Amino acid sequence: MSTSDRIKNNQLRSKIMSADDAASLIKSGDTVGMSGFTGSGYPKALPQALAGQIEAAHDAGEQFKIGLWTGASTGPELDGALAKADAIQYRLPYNSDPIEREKINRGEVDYFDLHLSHVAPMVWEGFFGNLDVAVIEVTGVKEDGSLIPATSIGNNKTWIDCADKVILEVNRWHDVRMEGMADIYYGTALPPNRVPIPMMHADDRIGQSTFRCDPHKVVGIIETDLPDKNAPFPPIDDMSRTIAGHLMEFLKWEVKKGRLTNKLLPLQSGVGNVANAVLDGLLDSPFHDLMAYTEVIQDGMMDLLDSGKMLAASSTAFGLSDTAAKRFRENLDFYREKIILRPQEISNHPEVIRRLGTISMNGMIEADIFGNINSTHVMASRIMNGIGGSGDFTRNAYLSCFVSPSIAKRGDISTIVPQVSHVDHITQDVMIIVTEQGLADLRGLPPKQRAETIIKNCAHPSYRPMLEDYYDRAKKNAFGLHSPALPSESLAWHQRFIESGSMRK
Ligand code: 0RQ
Repeated sequence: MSTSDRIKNNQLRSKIMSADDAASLIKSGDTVGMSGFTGSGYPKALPQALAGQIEAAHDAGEQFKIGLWTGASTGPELDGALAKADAIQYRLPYNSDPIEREKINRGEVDYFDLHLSHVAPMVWEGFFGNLDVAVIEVTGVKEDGSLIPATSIGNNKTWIDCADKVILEVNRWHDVRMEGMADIYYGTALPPNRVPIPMMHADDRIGQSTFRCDPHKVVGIIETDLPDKNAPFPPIDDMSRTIAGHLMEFLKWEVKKGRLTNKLLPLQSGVGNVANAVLDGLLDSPFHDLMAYTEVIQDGMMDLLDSGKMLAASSTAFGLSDTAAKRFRENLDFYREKIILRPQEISNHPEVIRRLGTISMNGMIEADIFGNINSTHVMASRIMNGIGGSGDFTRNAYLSCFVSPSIAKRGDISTIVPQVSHVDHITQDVMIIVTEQGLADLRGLPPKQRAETIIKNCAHPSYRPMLEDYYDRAKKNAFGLHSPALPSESLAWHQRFIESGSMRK
């Protein structure tokens, strides 16, 4: 294989090898920390080679499984290939791969769904045991052996620091002009030595642009030229536009009341059609000089940066469509000045989120009438993706908002239910719930008023009478009238769906 001009350190250049040779350095039972967050910056050659070797081992009757840690979700060449090969024993902290999801829900893979900001500190603390190998995709290697990050930062710093061995994928597909976009902060410590994170504004730079890496730990380097898998982006639908419209009116109201200015506060937005519709709505709004403090930069944020409505965006990764990814690469010099990519323990840091006072907007599976939110589990037990960063932001935001259509699965499911079948965000953390029916502002409301507001403003008309009937009877017959509930009925909606395919009676 030809030596690469992307690898400027002579000692490391001698470690270039094939993906197959590098994969053979990983043994059954190893815990492997890979780069990758929302389909960007994940290794692409090694996981496929490893999947091939594991399949061959299984065919030969041998046991071969690994523990897999990443930043968040990755692409089909990583999660998809390893899941297909039945290669994963243990997975953290976030998965959205459909094959792996099925295996997790069949009980074949142990999945540890974590707050994304907690992962690195828990690994430093040793809660998850030893990290045997780190596999990190980078844009290049500098003369001093430091690494130029690619399109996601995630937990890479932690994997490189903590792993016994490091394997690098140097991917030529990433533009060399990526150098300077990342801000890698090395000032974190464990209690009792923890100090404040010195960030006062969403666009502050507090670290360095590269990862430190001890060259002696690097056991192999693979050269690749493979694109990130960008999610196809459907056009914004009417439902998402309606939900976004309610949120936009609410933000204008907050400005009118003097609780926000037209600059708003740093925005965190989850991924998906509704989130994109909200960002799109901001394009044509009175708001200006916006900032983002978020974990994924998606198309809508690029549009806001392009238009000048948004001044800067802090994140840990990209989640772009093909067209936005192309635009990003064509105008990298412009975006490098506006975008800061950080380790996820900083992009999602509760202290920083609380200080900056973000406006956080995330999707949900369901909300109950008291404002508890389920982001992760369908019918109590089937994991969808994971909590991701939604908990990091929701508990610490200035305004915590959840957005969703009021029904799912063609109306057989109400996303407003008497009791959520799994709790990710407790009522005390949740301020605003928005569906296409309207918006419930729960700030300052005690439980009974919350219930009345959510049923009236957010429930679908085909489920509202059922919710009113349930709640009326709860107010008469509940064991206590602080949060009136009827335990024998409150989860019967989910049981009915499991048994009959619909929550409707
Ligand atoms: O199913 O895929 O079969 O069509 O869930 O639902 O309405 O398209 O919404 O894409 O925003 O996803 C909570 C999953 C919502 C997501 C969740 C079904 C629905 C559809 C998707 P299909 P929508 P979204 C930042 C913060 C946690 C992580 C997070 C999520 C599918 O937002 O994973 O917030 N959040 N991270 O039909 C059964 C219900 C349902 C339901 C929806 N009540 N019961 N199925 N669905 N409601 C980003 C990151 O962390 C990276």
